[in-house]
This record gives sequence, C-alpha cells and structure tokens, in this order.
Amino acid sequence: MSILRIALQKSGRLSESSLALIKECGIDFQNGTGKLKSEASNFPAEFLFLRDDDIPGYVADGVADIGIIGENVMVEKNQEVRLIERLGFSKCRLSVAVPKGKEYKGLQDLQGIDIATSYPRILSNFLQKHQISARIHEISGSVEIAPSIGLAEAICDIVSSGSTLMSNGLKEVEVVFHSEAVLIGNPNISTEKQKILEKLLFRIHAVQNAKK
Ligand code: PRT
Ligand code: ZN
Repeated sequence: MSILRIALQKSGRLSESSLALIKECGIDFQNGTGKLKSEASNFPAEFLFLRDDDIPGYVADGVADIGIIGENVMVEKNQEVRLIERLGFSKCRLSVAVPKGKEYKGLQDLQGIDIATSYPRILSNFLQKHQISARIHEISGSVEIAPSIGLAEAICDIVSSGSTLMSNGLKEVEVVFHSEAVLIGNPNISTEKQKILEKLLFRIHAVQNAKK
C-alpha cells in the first residue's frame, strides 16, 4: 500500500493555514509539539514537518511527494518541482524598498546601486527583464535594516501589510513578485501515489468551493 508523503512547514506563517486545510479535508493525524513526522489515521498520507526553505529540495528529491510552501520560495529555490495548485492563503508580495526620504522616480534609480535581499534569483530576473544592473547582496534575515547600517541603498523583501517597512523608515517602490501558498509536487510520482493525490485534490477543491 502506497502512502503520499506531504511536507508542511513546521512552524511559521504557512503552518496554521496548511494544517487547517488538511483538517478541512477531513484528514486526521497527531500533531504533537516537536513531532517531525506523523501518519494520518484515516487517509493514506504521512506528514513531514520541515523548514519551508527545505521543502522544494525534499520534494524534488522525492523524499516528500508533495508540499505546501510560498510561491516565492518555490521560484527562488528553482528545484525540479511542479506547481499543482495555488492555495489562496499567506498572500504577500516581494518588493523593492528604499529609505523614505530618498527621491524615487522609477526603475532607472536602481541602476548601479546596492540592493540587499534574501531572494537574489527572483530579484535578478526582475532586474534583467528591465535591463537594470545593480549589485545584489544576499542576506538571510533582517533585510530591512540593511540601508540604515550602510550595507545597501535599497532592499527587496517580502511585504504584507507594509508596517515593517514603515517602522524601518523605508517605502515600497516596486513590486517584483506576487506570492501565495502553493501545493508543489515531485514530477515523477508513481501511479498509485498520483491516485491518492487526486483524492486529496478532490477534497481541496471541495473545501475551496465551499468558501466561495
Ligand atoms: O522557519 P522557516 O524557515 O520555516 O520559516 P521562515 O521564517 O523562512 O518563513 P515565514 O514563516 O516567515 O514565511 C513563510 C512564507 O509566508 C513566506 O515565504 C511567504 O510566502 C509567506 N508570507 C506571507 C510572509 C509574509 N506574509 C510576511 N509578512 N513571509 C514573511 N513576511 C515577513 C516580511 O518579510 C516582514 O518582515 O513578515 C514581516 C512583516 O510583514 P508586514 O509587511 O506585514 O509588516
Ligand atoms: Zn524559511
């Protein structure tokens, strides 16, 4: 008997809604604190709880068959996974921001400057598309303090309400990418697992339709 291995974020901005979706699909499992793995009691699935950044790699390698992550992470990691479905939660955008007092007239103002980000691939694709060359500094966290410590003149980071930018004296000037939670999958799963996935998708669609 095959079981579908589903990777979910262990704790963070995707976890609660991901777990809620699974629950709404009528799938029960034990989710004790600190548990890294859990088998469903009434559906042929097993859950792995991971850092979101690791999920695309695990799905590409086939350690997990499917997973839920932000589309921003899916694109940035550039692993061989397929986008099965956009899920409509954890919506946010990846934007360029500059210090509030800095004059900004358009993309040309980014030419030749230093930009700090945790999303070098998405940013560099965006800049290339607009024929802007800037120096990208990859940092893994607290990106919004980069301008005030003199590391960069601009940043490119995830924005939701915009209050983090504001409280760091920054203003949003360009939206680079729109993101929401997505279901990704290994492109080569077995026919048996594909059947389980279809059952799961059927339930996900029912949950989504009920919310419309
Ligand atoms: O520990 P792990 O590595 O698993 O988690 P993480 O810390 O890397 O990610 P997490 O949980 O913060 O975010 C997971 C995903 O949620 C992201 O990849 C996005 O797809 C999505 N998401 C939605 C967000 C936000 N909204 C968001 N607001 N991710 C991050 N933020 C940050 C943003 O960078 C800012 O610093 O939250 C801060 C507040 O945002 P404002 O604009 O509302 O102030
Ligand atoms: Zn992460």
